[in-house]
Amino acid sequence: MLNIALFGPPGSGKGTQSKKLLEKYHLVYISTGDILREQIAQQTALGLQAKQLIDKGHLVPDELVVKLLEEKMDNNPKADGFLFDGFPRTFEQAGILEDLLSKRNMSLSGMISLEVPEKELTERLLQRAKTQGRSDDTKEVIEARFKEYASKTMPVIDFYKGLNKYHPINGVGTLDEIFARIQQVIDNL
Ligand code: B4P
Repeated sequence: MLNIALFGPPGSGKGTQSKKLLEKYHLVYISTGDILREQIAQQTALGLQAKQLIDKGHLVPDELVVKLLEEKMDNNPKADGFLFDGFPRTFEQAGILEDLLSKRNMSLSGMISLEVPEKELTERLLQRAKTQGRSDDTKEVIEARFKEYASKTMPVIDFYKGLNKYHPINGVGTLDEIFARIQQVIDNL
């Protein structure tokens, strides 16, 4: 069984590469960013709370995200494996994911980290802003997201280094080049 966490800073291509991974591997896709945006679109209480934070570039509290993630896992009891996009995003979430998987007799096969310089990330996100108009893709909010990433999300790398599950990938290049690098890691897991 293959369980992959796709990791990286905002705009590193997690969502983009996830689509390619799903075409090739039969995994259940869990993107916490997408799930939160769905909650916002449906104007649920949780969505309204999440929107206030996302629009400022902040992370959503662990307990809210974990509740949504667990629901999605429970709705797919026969999954052959999961692709986690954008989760875990804090050291605590990484520990929680280990527990959630082990309760279901599973474990994470590897954490694949897309590494992209900040200048390129900013350019990508500002470019996306022109086409998709996401409320968190403004220059000010992007800067706040990078700060949040450095302080709260980067420690996740140490968590997986400690488990020998951290696999850094050069996230600069064409979509196919990056996908080939990811596949190489998966083939060696
Ligand atoms: P996410 O939806 O996960 O969004 P992201 O980090 O901005 O994007 P991603 O890395 O997927 O980039 P993409 O492929 O789209 O999170 C949004 C927010 O939700 C977070 O800021 C947070 O507030 C909240 N949240 C989510 N999960 C959470 C959690 N676990 N805990 C707490 N809060 C959570 O690529 C970006 C752009 O680059 C696209 O336009 C794409 O076309 C382009 N691109 C991709 N690859 C490229 C390449 N190789 N070359 C050039 N351009 C490329």
